[in-house]
Amino acid sequence: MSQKQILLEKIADRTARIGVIGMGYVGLPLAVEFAHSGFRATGFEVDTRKAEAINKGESYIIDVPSEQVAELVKAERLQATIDFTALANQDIIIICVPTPLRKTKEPDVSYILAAAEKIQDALHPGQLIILESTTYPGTTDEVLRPMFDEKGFSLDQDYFLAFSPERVDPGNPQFQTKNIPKVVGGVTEDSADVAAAAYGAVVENVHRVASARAAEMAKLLENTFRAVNIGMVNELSQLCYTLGIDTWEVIEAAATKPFGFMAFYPGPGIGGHCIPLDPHYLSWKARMHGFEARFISLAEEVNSTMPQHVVELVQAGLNKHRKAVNGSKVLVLGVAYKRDIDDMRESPALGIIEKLEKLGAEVSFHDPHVNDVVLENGERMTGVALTEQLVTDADCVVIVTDHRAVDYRWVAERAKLIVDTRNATRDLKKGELAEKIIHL
Ligand code: SAJ
Repeated sequence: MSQKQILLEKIADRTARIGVIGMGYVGLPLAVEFAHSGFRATGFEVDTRKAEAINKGESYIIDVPSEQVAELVKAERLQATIDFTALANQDIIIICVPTPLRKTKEPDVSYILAAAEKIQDALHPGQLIILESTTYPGTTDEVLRPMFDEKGFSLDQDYFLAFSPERVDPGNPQFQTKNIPKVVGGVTEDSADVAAAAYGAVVENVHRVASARAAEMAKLLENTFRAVNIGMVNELSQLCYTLGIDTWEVIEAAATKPFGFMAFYPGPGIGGHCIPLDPHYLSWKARMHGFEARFISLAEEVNSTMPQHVVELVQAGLNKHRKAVNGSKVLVLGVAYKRDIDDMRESPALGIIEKLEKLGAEVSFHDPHVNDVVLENGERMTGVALTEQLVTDADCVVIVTDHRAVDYRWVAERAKLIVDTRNATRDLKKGELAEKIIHL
């Protein structure tokens, strides 16, 4: 029997051993899904604490209940280890490691390379390697394949290689690993066959594309689409502000179109671990081929000016009260990169706070989900409780993240001036409080 037939059989009877490298918000839910579907899954981590937590039946990921981890660990369907030599015991190895940007905004694939080196050491015939980390088109076939070939193994005879983008949306109550369609691209048809069979055992819908790089590109299109459209509405909001038009009303009206339109909303800038970073993987690859990805650069240009635009709205608001930013008390309401979460990665709030402080403002923040922040300049700030005194003392309140836990009418009734970057005070636009609110 060929290695392909052997592997397909192991997938069919659930005896294939699944190794997932990187037990983060992508890897842990994936390992749990495979274990839940009858496979034995092993999570590989460099962080001992994460491995220990999993083996103790504890979850540190919002979408994975500890009870589920505990049950699967007890049933010996799930375990975690820091011993990467155990990769040799896995039939299928899925790489779910971070792909950040360097300071130069260039891709940092060092985590992928570190994982691939460990796989290289353990590689033997019969294994399927899948990369899930978001990366530039060509990583799987140009970077990973040569690393495995140089061990003297040949693709499809000995090992199989594919790419399948992660689509985890932390905290999304409707879409979890099982019911999010999975795009799969093999470096070859045979590799695609085994990768599609592996995911087909755990997710409801597998969508095959012709190559690994098509799958890599699909992921980048998904998130570049968001970054570009957010950039477009951010630019529109600046124009609407100049023309005295309510941007939010305009978007709401356009969104009544039942086809051919998708609403995006202006904001204080874009944060998170995907949207600000992923498009730069594509523009970097494009530049390597002498191609300028202009929409990505333009979106970045517009989105990265939003924190400054917010500061200018604060300045304009204080100016109306004959106050300078210098010496004013500014309360920043919400610092997480989007509402109802505690994630600060790339949050625009950090830049807004730093810029206000540079202008001499006394800045404090309240965020129901975030207690402490570290600014880009290294300054540590601790959040403050949202009290009546805090709001009435503030010369300006800036709503940067519209967490549902905050009562914005209560805030507006007590604030002197509000700059609202998220339309959190949408219900107050027509009442007596409207005149103290400046909208993005
Ligand atoms: N943002 C805007 N205006 C918008 C939408 C978002 O300013 O109309 C801002 C957010 O406030 C945030 C940033 O952009 O700061 C990113 O927001 P996001 O909604 O894209 O959230 P993320 O970063 O959690 O994106 C993830 C992505 N998921 C994956 O990559 C697997 C993205 O593809 C999802 O579409 C998104 O979640 C989602 O829809 O929740």
